[in-house]
Amino acid sequence: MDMFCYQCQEAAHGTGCDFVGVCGKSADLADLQDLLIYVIKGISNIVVTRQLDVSALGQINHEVLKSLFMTITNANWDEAATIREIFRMIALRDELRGDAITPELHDAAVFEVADERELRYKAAYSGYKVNENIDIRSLRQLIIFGLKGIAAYASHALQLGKEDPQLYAIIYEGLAASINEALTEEELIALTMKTGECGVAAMALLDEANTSRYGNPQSTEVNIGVQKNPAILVTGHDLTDLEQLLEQTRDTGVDVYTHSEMLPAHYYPAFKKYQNFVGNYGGSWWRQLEEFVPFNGPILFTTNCLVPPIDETVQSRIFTTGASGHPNCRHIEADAQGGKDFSEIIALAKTCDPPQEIETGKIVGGFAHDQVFALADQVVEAVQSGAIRKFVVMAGCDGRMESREYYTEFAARLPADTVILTAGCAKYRYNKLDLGAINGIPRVLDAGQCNDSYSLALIALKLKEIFGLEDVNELPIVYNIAWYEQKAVTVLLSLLSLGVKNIHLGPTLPAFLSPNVAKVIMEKFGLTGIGTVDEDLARFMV
Ligand code: SF4
Ligand code: SF3
Repeated sequence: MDMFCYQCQEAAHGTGCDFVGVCGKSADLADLQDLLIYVIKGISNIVVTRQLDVSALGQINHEVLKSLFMTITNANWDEAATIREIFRMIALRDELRGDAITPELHDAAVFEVADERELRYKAAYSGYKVNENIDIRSLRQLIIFGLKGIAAYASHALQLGKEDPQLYAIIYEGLAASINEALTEEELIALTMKTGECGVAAMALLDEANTSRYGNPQSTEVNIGVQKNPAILVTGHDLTDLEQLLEQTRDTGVDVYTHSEMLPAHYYPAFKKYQNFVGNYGGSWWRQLEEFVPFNGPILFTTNCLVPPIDETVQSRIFTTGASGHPNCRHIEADAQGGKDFSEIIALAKTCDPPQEIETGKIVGGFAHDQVFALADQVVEAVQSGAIRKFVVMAGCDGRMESREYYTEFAARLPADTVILTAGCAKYRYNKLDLGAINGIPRVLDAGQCNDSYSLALIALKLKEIFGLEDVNELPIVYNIAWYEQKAVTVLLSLLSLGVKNIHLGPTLPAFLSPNVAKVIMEKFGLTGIGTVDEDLARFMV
C-alpha cells in the first residue's frame, strides 16, 4: 500500500485511498500529512503527560490549529509548505519538551530527523498501522477528524481575536489519546462525545466572533449574474481575508464575487457597505475547474476546498492564503499583525476581462439564529396552523459524486408544507430551485457556512423551548445531512452531543467507521444512511 487515507466521503471503493487520492492527493503528500499529525500528537503527549497549562502555550496552540487545518481534505496541496510546517512543529515540540526525555513520552514526542530525506522516510511510517485493532483505529480517527474541523473553526475565530483555552485542552487530550495504547474502546467513545461538545463550543466561539465583528446575518438576496467590471473571486470560509480584500479593492474599479462557501458573507451587515461586493459566481467547490475559466479574473482561496487546477491560465490566476496552498499557485502570507497585502491580486484583476455571465437571478439566504428568532412568531403560527408540517435539516457538504443528485431530487419532491434548514455547501444542490415560500417564509432557510450549523441547533433548541417540549427529538424536524470532509464530522459529532437522534447521513456512511463502531453509533443515536428518494420521503414524512 503506497498510502492510506479514508478521511473524506469520496474515499476510494468506500474503504480508503491506497494508491493516490480520489481528490488527487499524492502518496507523498498523504505521508507528509500523516507525519505532521504525528508530530502534533507528540506535542499533545507532552502537554497531557506533564499536565501543562494550555493557556500559557500561545504560539504552540495556534500552530497546532494550523497543522490540523492544513491536513483537511482539499485545503493544502503543497509538499514544501507541509515540510516547513513539520520542521516548525518539531522545533516547537523540542522547545516545549526540553532535554528531559522521560520514559512516559511517546516516540511522537521524541523522534528526531536530521534532514528532509530522513523526514520523508519517517513520514512513510507514521500513518496507518496494519496491526492496529480496527475498532480502536476507527474511534481514534473519528476523534482526530472531528478535531480537524474544530481546529478549522477555532482558527477562523482566532483570526478575529477570539480563543478558548478549553478547546485547546480537548484538542491535546484527543490527540494524545490517539497514541495512548492503554485506552479502552469505552474511554475512546467517551472522548468522541467530548469532541462533539467541543465542536459545539468551537462553533459557538466562531459565531460570537463573526457576529460581534460583522453583525448578525440578515435575510438577503444575492445576485448570481455579473457586472461589467473586472473582478476577483473569493472562496473558502475566512471572513477576515474577505474583509481585507474588500478594504483593499474599494474604489479600485475591481469587483469582488463570492464562490462556494464564501456566499454567506453577503448576509452580514458589515459587508453590505462595499459597493464593489457584487454577488456570487457559480456553485459549490467541485464545479470550480469549469467555472473559473469563464470567470476570467483572479481567484483567492482562503481555505478548502481547492481542486488542483489543470488549466495553466486558470492556475496562474489562483492565489492561496492561510491554511490553503498549492505548489503552482502564489501564496499570500500574513504579516505579524495578521495583515495581508492583496495588491498583486488586485493588479492582476485590472488586466483581466470581466467575468462572463453563466447564470442570472438571485439566491436568498441569511437565516442564521438571530434572523429566524426575529421571525419566530410567524414560524410558530405556521407550525400551529399546519402550514408548516415539518422542517428538514439538509445541512453539510456537497461533493462531485453523481449519487448526490439524490439531494436535488429529494429537495424538489418534498411536500409543499415542509421547510428546508440548511448550512454549508450542501445547499448548492437545491438553492437555485424555485421552492417558493410558506406565509412569507422561504422554503429554503440558509443559515450560512458549515459552521453555521450551530445556528440550526440553536433554532431547534428555541423551538423546543417555545413549544414547551422535554426533548429536542419531539420537534417536527428530520435530519438528512450530507457530508464530505472533516468539518462535517465535527458538525455530526456536535449534533450527537446535543442529543439529536435519528440523523440520516449520506450519500454514504464514513469509511472510517468500522462495522462495530457504526453499530454502536446506530444503536445509541439512531444514525442511519439514506435510501432512495421514494423510500426516504415515505420514511421521513410520516
Ligand atoms: Fe481519498 Fe478523501 Fe483522503 Fe483524498 S481526502 S485521499 S479522496 S479519502
Ligand atoms: Fe464545503 Fe469543502 Fe464541506 Fe464548509 S467547502 S462545507 S465541502
